[in-house]
Amino acid sequence: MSTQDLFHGALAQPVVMGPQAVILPGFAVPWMDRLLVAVEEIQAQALFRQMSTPGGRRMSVSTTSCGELGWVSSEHGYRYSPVDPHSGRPWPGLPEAFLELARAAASEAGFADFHPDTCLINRYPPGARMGLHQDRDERDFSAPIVSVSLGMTATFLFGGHRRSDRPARARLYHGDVVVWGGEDRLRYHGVAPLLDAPHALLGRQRINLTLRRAG
Ligand SMILES: O=C(O)CCC(=O)C(=O)O
Ligand SMILES: [Mn+2]
Repeated sequence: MSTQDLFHGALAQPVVMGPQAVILPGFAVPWMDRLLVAVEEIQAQALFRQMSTPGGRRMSVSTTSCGELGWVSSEHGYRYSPVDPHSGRPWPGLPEAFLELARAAASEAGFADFHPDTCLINRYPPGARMGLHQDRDERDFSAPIVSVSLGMTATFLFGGHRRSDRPARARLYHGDVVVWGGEDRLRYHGVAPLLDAPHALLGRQRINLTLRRAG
């Protein structure tokens, strides 16, 4: 196993996706060990589950959350909830490593003083995908979104302000961080179906951490 397999592009330059949107290759690497331990601890307390969309379809990703609020989806719609509907308990707290990384990445991308209050954790098995959507369930859109990729490589789709705008495609590797906010905050985005190419550390899965300020 080469270092390249583990941390592709750790030294690469930022990839500009828009005026206020950027991929920071390998930015999460210094936090990696702590991130992986924290994900294990969170999923032991708040299980990954496959939620339904308001359209009644089952999402191909499994999700859980941590923070003061967690994002939940059901036939009734999308919302943020202070409790995990599965257990009836509050979500696990936001780990210090998540907060440090999110603040550092936001600042690197030009967004000072990012204070996330929630992290959605998506787990993608091979074949899972996320259709083009906007993140718009948050109370206001002044804070950026910080999205961390772990495990198998994904193809990120970054579109425009209309669903019909043709998205740019960018590979996201283990340790990459995407930040978008400001005029790019409501850009459509998604993830193409994951190829079955196991990752050296995480095996046949991709884990995405999406940190946001929701409340
Ligand atoms: O998995 C990703 O990279 C994106 C996830 C996402 O856009 C979301 O959960 O809203
Ligand atoms: Mn999203």
